[in-house]
Amino acid sequence: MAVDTIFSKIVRGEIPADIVYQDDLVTAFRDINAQAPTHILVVPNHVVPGADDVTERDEAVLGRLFRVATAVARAEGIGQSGYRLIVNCGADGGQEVPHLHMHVLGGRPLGRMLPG
Ligand code: DGP
Repeated sequence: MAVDTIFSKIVRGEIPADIVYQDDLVTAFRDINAQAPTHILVVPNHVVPGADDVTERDEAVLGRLFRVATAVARAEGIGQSGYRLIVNCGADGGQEVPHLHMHVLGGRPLGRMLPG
C-alpha cells in the first residue's frame, strides 16, 4: 500500500487547506500554524518522507519545489524584503509531518536562524 500523509490528503483535496498553487509535481498551501505573516508550505505531490529519502528520481520535483517556493514568495510580495526557506529533517530537525516540505516564511524580520 502506498504511504499516505496528511499532506497527501491536502494534495488530493480530501481535507481542506488554503492552496495557493498546484501543478503536476508540487502543491503550495498556507501553514495551519503560521509563524510569520507569510508562512506557506510547498510539498511534492507524491510522498517523499523527508530530505534524507531524496533520490535521483526526485530531482525534477525538487527543482520545481524550489522554483515554486520563490515564485510564491514573490506573489506574496516578499521577494524584495526577503524570506527564509526551511526544510526540517527528522527528529532533531524538528520535522513533524513525514512528507517532505519546504517552509516559505517572511513578511517580518525573522532574526537569527536559530535561537540562542
Ligand atoms: P515540520 O515541523 O517542518 O514538519 O512542519 C510541519 C508544519 O505543517 C507545521 O508548521 C504545521 C503544518 N501542518 C500540520 N498539519 C497541517 C494541516 O493539516 N494543514 C496545514 N495547512 N498545515 C499543517
